[in-house]
Amino acid sequence: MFPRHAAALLTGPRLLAAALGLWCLSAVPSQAILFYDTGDANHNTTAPTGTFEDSGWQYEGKYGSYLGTIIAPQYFITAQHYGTQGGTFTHSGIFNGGSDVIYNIDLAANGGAGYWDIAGTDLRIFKVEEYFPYYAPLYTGTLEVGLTLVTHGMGGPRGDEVLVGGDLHGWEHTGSDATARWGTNTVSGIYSTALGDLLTASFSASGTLHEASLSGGDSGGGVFVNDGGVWKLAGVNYSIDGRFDTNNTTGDGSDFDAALFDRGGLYQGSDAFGWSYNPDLPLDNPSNLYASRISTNAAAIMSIAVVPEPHSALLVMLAALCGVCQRRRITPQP
Ligand SMILES: [Ca+2]
Ligand SMILES: [Ca+2]
Ligand SMILES: [Ca+2]
Repeated sequence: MFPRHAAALLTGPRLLAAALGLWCLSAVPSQAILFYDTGDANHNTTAPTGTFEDSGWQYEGKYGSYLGTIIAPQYFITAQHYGTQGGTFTHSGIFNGGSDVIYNIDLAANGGAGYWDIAGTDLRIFKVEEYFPYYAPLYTGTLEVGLTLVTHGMGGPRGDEVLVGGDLHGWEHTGSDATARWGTNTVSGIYSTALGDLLTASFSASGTLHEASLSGGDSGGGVFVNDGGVWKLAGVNYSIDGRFDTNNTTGDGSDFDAALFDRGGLYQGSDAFGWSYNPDLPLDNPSNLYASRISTNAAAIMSIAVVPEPHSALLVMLAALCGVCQRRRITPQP
């Protein structure tokens, strides 16, 4: 299903995505996490509790119309392909359990570029001028496949039903409602692409509690997996399968974006790069989400988004205390 040979001929992430049969999430701005179980616009718009408590929501923040994830005292990570979104990053009250806190992005960082891109990926890191109260640990292992994931994104709930021969196969994307949501899925594979490794997960009819897929505007949101009891950042939302169509006629405007638990009976591709037909088989053929993999880029990320060693902060404190001690020590006794 992955015509990877075409990828090398193309340059931008959008074109790469098209070549892979993916659809970049910036294609239609500001839609979001979309659930198998419900079209309720209020579903999962507040901090998760129970099984998914502290599963990453607290580390998310708003960068323009998209999300980023706090990964160090002064850094957050997001996607490259949707472009820059201004000079602030907001750790909203919905994420921090209080009120909105606005951080100013260091637009002079990295020699004036204003950000760092991780080469060969869709990952982008920004620095803020202030300090975040806490930050997400990175997943640095290699065992993502099979793990439950929690993903985050901005936007609207699911839209119109996609019917094939009268049977429900999924839902179209809707317009923006600029609301952050969280959803879950299971990491089903890892694809090696020209934009680095991508974690993938399918939109399953019999999936996880809160089974979700992505749509335009979910780019940049964090994907977390549970590593021995601690939820760690394992991916950054990149794209989805798409687009879809009921025909392979070009120029008739009939193509659409959707989250499908069964792509059977529909064409996938684009007018520009061509369409391929998915036969409608008894077994569901779900569409997938894709996220840039953190673990293979963790060293590069940590070389930019520096997390101070715990002992260095302690040394600073000790040095300050010693200064006090020394001053006292050299104070002449009466
Ligand atoms: Ca699934
Ligand atoms: Ca068409
Ligand atoms: Ca089918």
